[in-house]
Amino acid sequence: MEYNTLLLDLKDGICQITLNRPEALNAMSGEMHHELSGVLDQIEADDSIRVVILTGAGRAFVAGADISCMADCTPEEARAFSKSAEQGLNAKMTASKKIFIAAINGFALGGGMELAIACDLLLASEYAKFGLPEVSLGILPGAGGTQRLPRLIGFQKAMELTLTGTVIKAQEALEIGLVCKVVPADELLDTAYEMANKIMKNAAQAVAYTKACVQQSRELSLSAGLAYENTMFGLCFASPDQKEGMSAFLEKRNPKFQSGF
Ligand code: CO8
Repeated sequence: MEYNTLLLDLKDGICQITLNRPEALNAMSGEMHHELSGVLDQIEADDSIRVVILTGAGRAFVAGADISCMADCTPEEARAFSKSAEQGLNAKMTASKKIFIAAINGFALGGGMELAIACDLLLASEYAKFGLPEVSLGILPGAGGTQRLPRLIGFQKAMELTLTGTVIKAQEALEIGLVCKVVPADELLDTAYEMANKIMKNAAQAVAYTKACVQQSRELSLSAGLAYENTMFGLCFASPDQKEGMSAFLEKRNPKFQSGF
């Protein structure tokens, strides 16, 4: 299927989505939002896809929501826009069985940074820049930024970034725990694929359950999270992959896991 704002590449269970409006620094227009939301639904329904790599064409990942689409919003329209960005995109990725890797090639600002922090793994090029400059536009980060960022990097740094709107470089993003790795620009996608392939080698269901547990740690109290982990641990033992993984270890051979969930 052809898209106006996205490029898709699907191979060996890994789907690369390239946000493709480089002339507008991949600012999230209504059309891009609509296309991305639809693609996320298709990916969720396709059990052959296990890892998604999200990146941007040109010098930006996503430079935020398209300001020209938002400028004349009424309060009701703004609420609907914020809700659809959060629930139609970001929450879908965190709730998904698939692993989302954001390969951040350049500007990840406003809604673009919110999109990135809803992914499971954030990998940055040396040229990536991060910021939530919404307060400079008279608004606030409305696609999960005020809630996900403190859970990711802690209260103080989240306060600093959201209240000042400061844009930080990749190295600082690494130092504050916003991204897991910074790599040279020309190695960004190779590193993302390397990570994706490592994940693909592991048992699909165990990976999906692990993601669910770690994501739940952002939502739940310690005792509720531990109870959730306990249930998911038990569920792993209903999977043929657990039998295969442990037999393979005991028989000193490589496991042959099922290809899907
Ligand atoms: N919206 C619309 N157009 C944009 C955006 C944007 N967010 N960002 C860049 N563009 C356009 C520019 O208007 C310009 O277009 P043109 O060539 O037609 O004039 C083109 O992209 C290139 O940009 P610049 O010429 O400005 O490039 P520079 O290298 O000089 O500057 C910056 C790059 C610093 C990234 C600059 O473009 C900038 O500050 N952009 C806006 C960043 C921003 O404020 N983002 C936050 C937007 S608000 C938001 O995301 C709220 C989210 C709320 C929830 C909804 C989520 C989907």
